[in-house]
Amino acid sequence: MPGEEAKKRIEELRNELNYHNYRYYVLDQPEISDAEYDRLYQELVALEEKHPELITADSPTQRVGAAPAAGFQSVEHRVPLLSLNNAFNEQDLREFDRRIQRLTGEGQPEYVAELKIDGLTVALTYQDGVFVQGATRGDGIRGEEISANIKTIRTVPLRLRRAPSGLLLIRGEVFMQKQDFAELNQEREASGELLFANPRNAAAGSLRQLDPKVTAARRLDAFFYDILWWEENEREGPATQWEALQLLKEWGLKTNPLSQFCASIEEVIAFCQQWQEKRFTLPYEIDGIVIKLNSLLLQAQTGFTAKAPRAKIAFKFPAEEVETKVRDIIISVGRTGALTPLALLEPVRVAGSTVSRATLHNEDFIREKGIRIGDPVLIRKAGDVIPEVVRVVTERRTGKEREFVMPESCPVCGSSVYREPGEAVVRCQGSSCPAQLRELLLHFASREAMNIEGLGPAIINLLMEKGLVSDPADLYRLTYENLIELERFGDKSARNLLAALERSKETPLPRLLYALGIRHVGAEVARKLAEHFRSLDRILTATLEELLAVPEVGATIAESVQRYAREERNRKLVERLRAVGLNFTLDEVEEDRPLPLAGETFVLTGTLESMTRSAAEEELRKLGAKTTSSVSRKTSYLVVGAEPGSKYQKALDLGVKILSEAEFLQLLEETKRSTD
Ligand code: 1X8
Repeated sequence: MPGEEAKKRIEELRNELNYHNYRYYVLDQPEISDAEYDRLYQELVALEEKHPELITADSPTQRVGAAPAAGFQSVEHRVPLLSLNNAFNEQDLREFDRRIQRLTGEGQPEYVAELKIDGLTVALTYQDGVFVQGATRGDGIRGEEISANIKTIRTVPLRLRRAPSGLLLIRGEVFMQKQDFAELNQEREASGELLFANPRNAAAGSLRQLDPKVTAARRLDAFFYDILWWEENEREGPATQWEALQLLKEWGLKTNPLSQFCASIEEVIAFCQQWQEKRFTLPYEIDGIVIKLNSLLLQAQTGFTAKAPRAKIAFKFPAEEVETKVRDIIISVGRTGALTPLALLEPVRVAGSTVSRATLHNEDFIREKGIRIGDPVLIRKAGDVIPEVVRVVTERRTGKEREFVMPESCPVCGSSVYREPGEAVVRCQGSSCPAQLRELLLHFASREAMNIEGLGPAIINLLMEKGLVSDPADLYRLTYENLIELERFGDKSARNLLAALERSKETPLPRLLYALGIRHVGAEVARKLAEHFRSLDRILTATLEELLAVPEVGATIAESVQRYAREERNRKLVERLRAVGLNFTLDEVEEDRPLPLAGETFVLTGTLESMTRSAAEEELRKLGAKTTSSVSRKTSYLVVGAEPGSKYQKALDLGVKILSEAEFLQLLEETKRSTD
């Protein structure tokens, strides 16, 4: 076929394929069979092979063209991708409506109610109707450029119909259908791969693949719902959200057919109630309803609060509740000696993960809820919090359930327990209860306190078992010889722990004070006290009046500090810590702020170009981050150098955030700048 003719046919085929894609994916009304579609597609492939100079990036054959990338580029969004304020009940929705009426002064507002998809927000950019970029939401300001992966999603048109001219930014949600998620996990189980916890994680793991071929093999789907920005908006833009949705659909972007126009807040409330009950019948997961003021002009006029537009709100469904059984009730002993009852449950899946324990808080809670061992119970898990028991399903009791009685002695050390009048908590009175000591040591070593890296629960157990440590000061008397004899230690780990202990001696006073674990003295209160008195001795000898003079210190805190200071055992500990050379005073210059990366865990993999791995680890440690050698759900970031190992795939699977070396350096830079 001569060049001109080929060019014409290629264009025809592309138009036809785009049209059938639209019929199939957006309208859900295919006109031709898969086989016919495939014939057209193959014809295009053959022609493009003969005339590679005619291949364009928006050709239907180019969905999976790109080679694997080394990492994702960070991109700044032209328009911030904001989050939403939440409504949890009817009353919140009515308040939202009243607020809108007050702000607009226009009487009865119209709304659009849309399903809130539990997926990943993305921003698509089109230039004169041609797809040019896809990015993740990131923090709303900067996201990651994932164009090659986005292009593999069949619901994303590479070329828009009736091509809107100029630059156009669209917001949407990428997700995986429940059925596709289940099948993906079955395949992964069969091949011994790690399973995804829920469809959302599966979608995230699939979108963040460096190799677009992997993304292409996952069945991802998408809905689009907002025109974030359009160059031609002034002339041709929609006046309402409802029109915007129609326009998106005409352009060939898949919109959710279940969106509803609502003439009043009553209709919105009815829509929310309806979907709260029916949501499990959908083929994909939703976690609420998004309500938007229909008029885009009024949306613009009502503006924004700190992070969210005033004209929209997310109605969040109540946390999922599931039934399980209390197998047993056990007691855990905390740092302050508090005996906390925990329910051991028959494992159940709820809100995307498996749950096998729930806190029961204290004996009053158990009595109020009437919880017995063996009871069928409803449990609830909202977000990432510890699951809790909602109620006993009394109608399903068998009669074999047993009452739980709070022990009269500490299950760990056998000392008597005591419940202060007016308090719900029962405490162990033992002055050397190992459970309390263990919790105190854990707290002392934690990142927000002395930040002693490598001193976790397993090592603390070991040190206690061997009788090497019976209070925090003993940690500083550990020697290389002590450690190397223990089964878990080698030369390197022993040296590392000693170095971490040495470093921790420099910990500023506010964190040392917090590390002591005085009841009611959290990190924030500790900072206030330290900055006010500027020396540990002054704090521990202050009168009640002096303590009460500190802003935000009330009677509870002041009395607790005094009680701590009076206790002989605590005085001895403080003296022993002084002898070790810890930082008992706060210098004028040395204002302590919380370390900027405290609480974050980093894993490094592959070779970094700009620094050695140990230098990178040291940098992170200085900023309060922890570094570990293996990726888990608790990992905050995986830093990927050249030739990354298996950690990389694991991080992708778990949806752990991945940083290229450049992004990592930028993060270090920005973090350091923020603390200057
Ligand atoms: C988040 C989502 C929105 C919509 C659907 N799913 C989401 N996850 C929608 O507007 N239809 S809006 C939104 C947000 O603004 N954070």
